[in-house]
Amino acid sequence: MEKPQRKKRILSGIQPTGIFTLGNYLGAIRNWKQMQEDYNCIFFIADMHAVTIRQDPASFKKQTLECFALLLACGIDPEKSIVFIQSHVPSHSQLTWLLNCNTQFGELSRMTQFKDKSSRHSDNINAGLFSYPVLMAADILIYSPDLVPVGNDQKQHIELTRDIVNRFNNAYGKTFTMPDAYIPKLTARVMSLSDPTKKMSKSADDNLCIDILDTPAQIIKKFRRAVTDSDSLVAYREGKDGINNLMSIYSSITGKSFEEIESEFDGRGYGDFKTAVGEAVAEELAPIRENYDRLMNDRSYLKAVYADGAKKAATISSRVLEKAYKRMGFIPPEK
Ligand code: AQP
Repeated sequence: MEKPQRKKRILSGIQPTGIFTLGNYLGAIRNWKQMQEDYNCIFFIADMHAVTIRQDPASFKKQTLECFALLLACGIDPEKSIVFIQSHVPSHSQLTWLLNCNTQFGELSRMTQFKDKSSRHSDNINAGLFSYPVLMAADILIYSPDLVPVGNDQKQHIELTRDIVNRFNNAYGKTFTMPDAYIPKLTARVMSLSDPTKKMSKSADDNLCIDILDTPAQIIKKFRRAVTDSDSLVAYREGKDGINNLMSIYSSITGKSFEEIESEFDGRGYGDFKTAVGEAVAEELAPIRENYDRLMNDRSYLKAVYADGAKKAATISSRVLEKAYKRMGFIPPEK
């Protein structure tokens, strides 16, 4: 009899830097929900990454719990996946130190996200912001995942992780499994409705950002105000960034192709189209808001879920961590 194939392990995280946006949902979380059927998934709230930018302690604490509840509200199922809060599993920061000592200053200096974030937060260019790709490498390596789903913007970090694996394994013997980036083909990159040349971001100061907890009326109003061009043709063309973004969102939610959308709105102008996109998004997000309200009213359930997730994550990650310490020559603590 043929041996059943082991499901591949996948790992991904999201920062609690604000209520998730439509971008986070269409670009990441909706795919994660789907992946739970075919993979062994590990998902976490990346709270340690979030503090590379100064956070107000009270709102950070509140937001972390809200984001955890949101992940579940979006369909991440603790019966199917391991879901936890990063800082509850100390192996992440412990492995980071070992990897920091095996990463070059020059490599980190070339990371485009560091350059980007340090220019946006020039008053707080801290060492954590510089070395956070190493924390990300530790997040990944500690679980030996087969695949790491990431956006295009994170490809450079996976490359760095692979370089660290080669260096560490060459120096100390095979310790880490080489991870592969997995960039889902159908992932939409959602751009800002007020400036369609920039991506929609939860921490950006953008009054047209779609939070996944916005009410249907708020969502439709924001879409109606979306920046487009002076034309009136609903068509996917170079230079029509605003309309292209709305078409991608609409296509991603309804499954319609660009050609189908073009003929649906032929001769109807931008107003109708914007309302239709807003309505489709509002309908998609409505159940998430209901789930979220229910979960936030059951704090003891949330606590039980993140405690259980952290326990499972600690069991897996401690094996790799112990191996890394041992390979580097540390004396193991007496048990
Ligand atoms: N606009 C977007 N379109 C598609 N995917 C997106 N993601 C983020 N924005 C978009 C995807 O969401 C996942 C989690 O992201 P993150 O929270 O770890 O950090 P981020 O990519 O920096 O997301 P934000 O919302 O822009 O956060 P802030 O404002 O804190 O920097 C990732 O898979 C990402 O690709």
